Amino acid sequence: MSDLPISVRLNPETGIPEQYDNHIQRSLSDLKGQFQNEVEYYRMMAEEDRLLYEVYELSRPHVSGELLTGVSVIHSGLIGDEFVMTKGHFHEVLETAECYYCLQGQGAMVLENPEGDCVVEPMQEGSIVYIPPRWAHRAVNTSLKDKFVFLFVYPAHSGHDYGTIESRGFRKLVLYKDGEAVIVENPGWSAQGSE
Ligand code: PAN
Ligand code: ZN
Repeated sequence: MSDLPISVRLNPETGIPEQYDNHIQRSLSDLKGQFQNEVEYYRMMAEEDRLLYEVYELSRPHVSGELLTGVSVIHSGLIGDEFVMTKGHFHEVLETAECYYCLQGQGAMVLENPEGDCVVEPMQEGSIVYIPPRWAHRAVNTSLKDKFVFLFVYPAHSGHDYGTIESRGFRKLVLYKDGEAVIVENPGWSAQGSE
């Protein structure tokens, strides 16, 4: 890997980088246990393990001083009354921040910290969400027809802690109700392995 500066163009139609090193694809099976309507989850799984989101990443060494950047594309749709969303995670090095910049579509960032604060920030084309150190984050596509596409930048030594969210979820859910996105308390939260 060279240490020369890197310049990459994002495709103006799709927002996807014209060059990238890693292409991560996450499907329904990768989010097992994360959607509240399990009956609907398994019904959909029996039909197809459909692709939920993709990450196009530029590779850099995972060391302090470097940044990891790339573009995530969250597809649209519902699992029960929950929108397609990312797994979500804390950074393993908790004291690391991140910045998301929305390129296309509309969505919501669900954010919470270990102290129990939880906020949901709406995003649309042109929005930036700055995620301070300590805040877990999940991206939700609140459109039923368009992709939600955003650029991310975070310190390359951050690492990802998926386990905490996998076992207890986020405190808030973003649901589709009466034609719009609504934020509700997650009724399953306290039962999901909070220590
Ligand atoms: C992003 C996310 C990406 C996919 O690059 O990793 O959008 O979401 P999950 O990692 O939760 O599956 C980021 O926040 N990196 O730290
Ligand atoms: Zn992150």
